[in-house]
Amino acid sequence: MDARDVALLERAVELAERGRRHVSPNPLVGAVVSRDGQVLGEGWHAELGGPHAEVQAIAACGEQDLTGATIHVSLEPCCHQGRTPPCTDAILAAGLARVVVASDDPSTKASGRGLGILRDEGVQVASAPADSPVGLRARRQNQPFRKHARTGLPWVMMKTATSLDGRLATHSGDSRWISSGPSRDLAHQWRAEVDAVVVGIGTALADDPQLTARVPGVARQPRRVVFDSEARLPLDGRLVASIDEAPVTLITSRAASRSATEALTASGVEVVVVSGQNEHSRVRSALAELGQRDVTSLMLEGGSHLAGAFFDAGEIDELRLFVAPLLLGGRQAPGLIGGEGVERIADAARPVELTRQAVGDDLLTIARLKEW
Ligand code: AOF
Ligand code: ZN
Repeated sequence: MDARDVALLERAVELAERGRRHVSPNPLVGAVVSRDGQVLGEGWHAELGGPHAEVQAIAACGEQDLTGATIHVSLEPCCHQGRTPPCTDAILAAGLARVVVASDDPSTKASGRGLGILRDEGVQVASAPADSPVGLRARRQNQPFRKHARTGLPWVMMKTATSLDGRLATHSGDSRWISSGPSRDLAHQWRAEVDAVVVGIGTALADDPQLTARVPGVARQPRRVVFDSEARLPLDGRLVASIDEAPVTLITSRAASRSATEALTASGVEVVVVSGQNEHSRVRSALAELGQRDVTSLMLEGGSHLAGAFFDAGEIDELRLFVAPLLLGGRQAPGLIGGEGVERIADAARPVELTRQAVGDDLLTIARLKEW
């Protein structure tokens, strides 16, 4: 790998971004076909069920003879017949002599098999080192896909807004609005990028939220998920009223009354009963249920109680926190994360990466807690 390879891999990662909002549960993938550093064609995975990045990049080269050319891909090429044929076949058919990838594909049907097949066929294969900047960038781009492929669970991003003194709401429960308009716009964009938006029943009852992404360019609305062990979600609330805009899933328990769950089902709500010894094992079961429904990413929006259960389960992968310039005080005012919490400072969850930026009047901190 030389500097030219790195530059072409960077380009592939950049092209992959164009698929965001369109390809889940598939990964974002970009590819560049070149010869002697000269780009012949570029491609990206643009929609679920559509051609993969490699096939698009090869097609973009038109009638040119690609024998002996190189392809740079942000993810290792697949070798399975899925919604589309294997990319390894397309690469071999085009006569490409060299394949350079920025990241591995951790799914069981991949995990190096595509690269192995290519090598066996005499193609030169190279991978960016896992700790190189472009390798890291490529993996970070696909955290939801990677976690889902490795664990079957969705990647969890917790989004929240607090006052300077760390409160989510006043002691009376008023929380509208703590963060500034630009912060709320950004949060709507994030809703458009995840497969599901999740709240606890406390938040659903207090705010009667719609949980849809209200920004331009939404390819698909996220599934709305409510953790509601007693099935108290009101039939006349805004979530049920907007069921034609996006599905609603209720995560409940055997404690819920039959008549309540039946009425919700009749209104179009999908009711999922999970069990478990304690709150965090129920969180994991719920995540597994969502993962089976191809939810690879979710945005956890509140409140403190549900965030606590996710935190105690070790299932918060990233925190995006807006801190707004106001103070609320109050012993009863809820903080960010409830639950049991950790015992000692030494047990604290610490980010693998931390970024901070101003958004409107607020300070946005993004803390990535896990690396998949
Ligand atoms: C690639 N290039 O552009 C993508 C890949 O259902 P399919 O046929 O679209 O296959 C999806 C799987 O293929 C997905 O789970 C991942 O392992 C891989 N995605 N591979 O070579 C691509 N999108
Ligand atoms: Zn493929």
